[in-house]
Amino acid sequence: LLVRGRDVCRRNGLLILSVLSVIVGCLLGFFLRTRRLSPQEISYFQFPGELLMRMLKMLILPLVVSSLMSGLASLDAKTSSRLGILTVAYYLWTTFLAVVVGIVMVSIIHPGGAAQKETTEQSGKPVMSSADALLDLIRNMFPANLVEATFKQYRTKTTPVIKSPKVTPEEAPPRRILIYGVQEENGSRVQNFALDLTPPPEIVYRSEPGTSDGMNVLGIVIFSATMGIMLGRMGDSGAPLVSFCQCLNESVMKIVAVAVWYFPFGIVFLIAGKILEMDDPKAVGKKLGFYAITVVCGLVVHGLFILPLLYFFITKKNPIVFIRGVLQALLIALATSSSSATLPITFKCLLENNHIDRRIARFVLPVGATINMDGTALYEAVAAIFIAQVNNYELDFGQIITISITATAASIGAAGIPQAGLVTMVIVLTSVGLPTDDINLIIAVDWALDRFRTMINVLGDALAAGIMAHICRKDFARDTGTEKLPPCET
Ligand code: DAS
Repeated sequence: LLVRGRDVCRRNGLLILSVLSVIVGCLLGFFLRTRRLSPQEISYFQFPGELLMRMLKMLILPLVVSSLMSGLASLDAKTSSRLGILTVAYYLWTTFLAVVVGIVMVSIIHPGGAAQKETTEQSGKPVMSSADALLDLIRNMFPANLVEATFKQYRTKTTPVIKSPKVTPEEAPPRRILIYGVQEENGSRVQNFALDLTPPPEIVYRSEPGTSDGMNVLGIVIFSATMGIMLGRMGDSGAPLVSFCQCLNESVMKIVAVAVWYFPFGIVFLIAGKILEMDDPKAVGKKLGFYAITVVCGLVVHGLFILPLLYFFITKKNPIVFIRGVLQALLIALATSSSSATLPITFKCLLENNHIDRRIARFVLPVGATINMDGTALYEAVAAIFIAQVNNYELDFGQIITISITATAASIGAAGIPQAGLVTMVIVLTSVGLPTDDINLIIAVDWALDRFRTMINVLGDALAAGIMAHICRKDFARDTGTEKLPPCET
């Protein structure tokens, strides 16, 4: 028994440590809430968790660029276009499926009834007609200037959605939120392309959910995928750059292999620090209890039944074994609530535990972490209909269809950073004329639900890689091991 126990611990040591760190983090957080720590003490306590987030964020950019460029360059044109089309089609289909699950769940449980506003008259004056919102969505998929739309920062009039411990909402300047759709700026209609939550430089929102470091992964993915495809077509003349990307990719994965041993320690402080900051659970009460239950039920149905069944029917393999292999990544997603930050661990799990071809993982994962967010799409559809129920606002069939489409598109536009889904929800509410201020109704539970929907986002990306590896196995059987370039010296 001792020998077996030692083998199990050796093989699953990191996973066992991570599970324990989530449990310890929760217990420690709720215990310290009773000690009434000062904001300064809370910020010191959160420091190890902040380091974990920074370690992961530091790896995103080199990992996404190197994996997409080397991954796509090492595929021949036919394989890369086939893999690209199948992957994006699968992502769109499963995201829309998640939205349907969410709509069915929120219609059956009807959580808005428990939180109905006193005022009974129809509220929610249409801010913008559904047709306008849909046309803006499509229009914004093709910005006149991709570089400007991706990297330029717009200032919006949106009031701070989430308080920063450092600055009261009255003092805080408007957050800069880029979403799919149209922002009114000084009377002109400013179109933007992607999502970014960078706070104004003069104010640093410490441990502000959704704060990205001015990096827009969606823009980076588009740039790197395009470069990878172009390099693949250049053949040997692109070899030096592709070889550089391969070595960079290998190096990043070696850094991950070392950094992961810090993660259990960081997870304890990340989770406990978040629990210390959260609103009083009693304040959430029945009003949002049914709403949270609806979201979790939807995520469980989609993430633990529909996606694994899809995987089983396509690959005829046991989905439980596959999910077991990515459990470490799901725990990091739970702790960080960022699918982009979890990306290095998702890579590690797929390559080492599930033995997915690295050329598949290098394409499917970065694209998935950016545009495939089943959990977010489901969440935005549920939240929009919940807000309609709270406002006693009857949605007609056309508006339900609009919510399905805008929730799918908004989840594609959401970046893989904490609480990104809360922000892109503005486009869903706007499209059916619901009051966007009602987002404040669900903030109290969003930080927790974000972790669960991020887990489903990561699970969806991982299962997609397993499915694509199965579908394209013949293409890769021809080229197995013959990546166009000599493997870099590691
Ligand atoms: N936290 C986002 C992610 O990283 C999901 C969301 O905000 O909905 O996937």
